[in-house]
Amino acid sequence: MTAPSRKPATPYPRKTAVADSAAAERFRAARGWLHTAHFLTSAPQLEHLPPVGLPEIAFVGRSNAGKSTAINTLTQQTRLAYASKTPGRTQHINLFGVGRQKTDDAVLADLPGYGYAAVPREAKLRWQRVMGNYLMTRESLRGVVLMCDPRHGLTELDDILLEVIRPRVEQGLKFLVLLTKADKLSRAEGAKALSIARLQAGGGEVKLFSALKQQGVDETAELLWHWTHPQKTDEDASAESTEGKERDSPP
Ligand SMILES: Nc1nc2c(ncn2[C@@H]2O[C@H](COP(=O)(O)OP(=O)(O)OP(=O)(O)O)[C@@H](O)[C@H]2O)c(=O)[nH]1
Ligand SMILES: [Mg+2]
Repeated sequence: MTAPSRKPATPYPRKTAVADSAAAERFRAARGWLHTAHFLTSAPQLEHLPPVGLPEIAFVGRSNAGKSTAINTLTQQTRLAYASKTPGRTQHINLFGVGRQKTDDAVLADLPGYGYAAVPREAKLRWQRVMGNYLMTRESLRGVVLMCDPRHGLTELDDILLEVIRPRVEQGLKFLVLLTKADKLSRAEGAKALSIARLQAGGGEVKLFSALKQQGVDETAELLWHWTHPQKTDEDASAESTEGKERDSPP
């Protein structure tokens, strides 16, 4: 008599489970790396911004889009960047260093938002000049994350920004549109916002993101790691994160 065939122990096909655990390990490594973020410096003007020389990723977008909150969420810190209900909270370019074993290997830049109606015209123009200069001339700029509240869509000022960085994107500058506050959208609205933004971003990468629901956080963290470590593989990220743990953990 033959033994009755047993059900597989796991409801998933094995390959899927292995792929999931590999992805979970990559996400964990990328988030561990971002968690090392710490304040470096703050500058009201481009001239005051020190040339750090490490690959830099700028978070840009309209006031109140959620830039500072995204930095705090990605780094799993509560008050690294100043977030607030009041638009216009971030008024300087703030730089944060990131790197394991106290050696920075990348920089995150939180930029003031644009498009806030209550800002006086002079201040608006001054800021547009500072940001335009930053985006066009910052040599170490490796990537730009454009944060956009999908309930407003990409605005005229976002389009101008896309035009400003287009030549650099053509030369290899990385670029991602994050559709923020995705928790406020239904699934159907999210899918629609994604396809509209993809068209507007000219084929660039677009993701839904929610700090509240931790949506898109893992994938964005992994992408930022790759942008700033183009020569390294996923295995390097995991090995570095294990090494860091072994060295940093108490005996
Ligand atoms: N529901 C929801 N609210 C969010 C999310 N991200 C940010 N917010 C809220 O949006 C508001 C603005 O967030 P900030 O991170 O300060 O926005 P900012 O883009 O840095 O704004 P500026 O510094 O003025 O340019 C705050 O009240 C946040 O709590 C999110 O994912 N979901
Ligand atoms: Mg801010």
